[in-house]
Amino acid sequence: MSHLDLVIKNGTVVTATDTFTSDVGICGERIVALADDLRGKREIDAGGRLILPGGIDSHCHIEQLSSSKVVCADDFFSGTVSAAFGGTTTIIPFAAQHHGQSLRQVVNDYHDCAGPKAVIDYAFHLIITDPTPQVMGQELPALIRDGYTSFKVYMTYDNYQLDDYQMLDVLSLARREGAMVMVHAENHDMIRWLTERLLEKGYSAPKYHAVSHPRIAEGEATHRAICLSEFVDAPLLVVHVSATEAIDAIRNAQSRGLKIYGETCPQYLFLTAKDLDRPGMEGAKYCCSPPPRDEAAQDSVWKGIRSGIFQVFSSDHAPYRFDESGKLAKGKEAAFKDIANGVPGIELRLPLLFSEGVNRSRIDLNRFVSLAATNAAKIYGLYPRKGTIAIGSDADIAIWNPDKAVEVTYDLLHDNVGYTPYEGRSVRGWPETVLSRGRVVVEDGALNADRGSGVFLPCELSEAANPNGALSPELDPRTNFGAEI
Ligand code: DUC
Ligand code: ZN
Ligand code: ZN
Repeated sequence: MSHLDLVIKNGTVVTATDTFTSDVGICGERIVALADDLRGKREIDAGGRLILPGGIDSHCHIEQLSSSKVVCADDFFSGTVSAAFGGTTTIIPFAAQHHGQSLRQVVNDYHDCAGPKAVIDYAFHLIITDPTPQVMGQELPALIRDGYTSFKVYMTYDNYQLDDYQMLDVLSLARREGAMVMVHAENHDMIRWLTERLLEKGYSAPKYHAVSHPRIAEGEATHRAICLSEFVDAPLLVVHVSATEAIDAIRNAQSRGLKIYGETCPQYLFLTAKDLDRPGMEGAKYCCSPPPRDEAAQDSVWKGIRSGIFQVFSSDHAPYRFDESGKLAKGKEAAFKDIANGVPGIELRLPLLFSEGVNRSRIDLNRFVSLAATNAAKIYGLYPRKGTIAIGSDADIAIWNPDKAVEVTYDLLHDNVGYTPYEGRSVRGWPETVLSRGRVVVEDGALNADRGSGVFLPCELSEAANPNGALSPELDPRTNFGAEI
């Protein structure tokens, strides 16, 4: 009798660096063998299929209260089920502090939400909105040691925004402790100034959300955040980058050897500002910040993906229903500034990138794996437990049919949002079978995982967040400079 619990046979294994044919042998929760002709107690035939590391969605909002106190539609059950069906086996959502809250208490609260419900593994980034002496002096250093090694700060939103002085405090603390800062970079006063003038003239429809968040506001704040991080020699990751201005600032910093990383998301490749101009309030479904731009911006984002300026491709799943519990919490005809910010995408993140990236030859399979999983694992301190297929790694695997054609419709999805911004799109390539720590959690279109079977993953300090550490070539954008794009 074989000692292997499960063997995936006849497939092509793809990692961030290699593509090879091999069986994958799993014992318990781990990958223990990569070899030909393995036998196991259970065998899955992956002939004609790709065996990829399960995706890591390192930016999503689950059971979070927004800055204006609107609740996400997905809890840790529906959010993780939806992620799993989309080929993702680890999520890193946010434990979000609101003013006056103890960060430790916030983290405990999110654990109470996630522990009994998650069906795949999870870590947490922190959101820091109130960097009091207690938070900065006591709570944050202790939390970093407990495995919360990354945190997001905002340069905009009345209730979330840090000023430059506070940003410097957070960045220098991160530098000292070896943690990673993620930044939402938009110029708050530009947005506020424009918003007031648009509303004065009666321009309140959803499409003016895009007008009120101009590209230059993103570009300026991105440049400023990079200057602040360079000033204190701290690495920085700019999240949800949407357009050329911000990309140029990141590329410039990377070309000077700074540890500045970039993340982009499906909405900046597959949606445009025209989507916010759909009839009636339909456009509210597409309101997110930064907003989707135009086709030229989409091309710039693709170029950034191909040339390695972006290390991370996350969903920024911010699930708000199209009703008074979510998008329309401030009324059926709410002005654009009162529409909950964010779009869903946790399940379609990888099928969309596979279809438009790999199957249209914009990126190769190895870059797909880097963007889908490996780079996030490395940047946020989960590698090599997560993000690759290697002996000793957790058996988190998505078996993809690279040719499966799917017409996207909301009924296929498993989130609790009630619509998808990608309704009607045709995609080719789909994750058919998904394993989380050796358990087959998705198979033949069905879920086989208990509530609460996902576990919390404490994150290590990563090489990416260490200002002096060597960087692996996949994470170093300079590796790609000069490449044909
Ligand atoms: N920032 C996010 O990261 N997600 C949704 C809205 C926002 O402003
Ligand atoms: Zn943000
Ligand atoms: Zn987000």
